[in-house]
Amino acid sequence: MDRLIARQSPLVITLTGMLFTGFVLFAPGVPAAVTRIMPVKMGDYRFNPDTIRVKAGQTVQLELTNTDSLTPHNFTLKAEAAGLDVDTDVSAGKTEVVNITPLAPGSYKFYCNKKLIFMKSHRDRGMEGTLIVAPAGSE
Ligand SMILES: [Cu+2]
Repeated sequence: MDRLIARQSPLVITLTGMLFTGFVLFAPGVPAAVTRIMPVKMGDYRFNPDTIRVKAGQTVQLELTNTDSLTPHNFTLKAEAAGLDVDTDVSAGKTEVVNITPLAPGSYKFYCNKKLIFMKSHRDRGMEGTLIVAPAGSE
């Protein structure tokens, strides 16, 4: 065993160290970059809150909780200009966590993309909200 370790080149040891560091940096939980945690409830074809305010460049962790007992929901937020591309399903009774870092100020719609055949989409039933991104450094 000692001989095996001694034979490892410094490169291998360095790579192993880097892998381990990467694992710690990207471990589940709250990454250092997250400045705020924002719980968002999804249920009854509504987001609550349906208006989310952040600052450009700020990383916010959305805690998406589906409060319905049967209906699956979804959080979709596509805004190329702000570097946002989220499409996350949340099963009934479950919570999913998504980190967003909007890069450009503006107002962006998010919604649930679920729809049963022959039924109105969840979005048409009112499952939509607005992400308002203020300029970086604003109060
Ligand atoms: Cu929905």
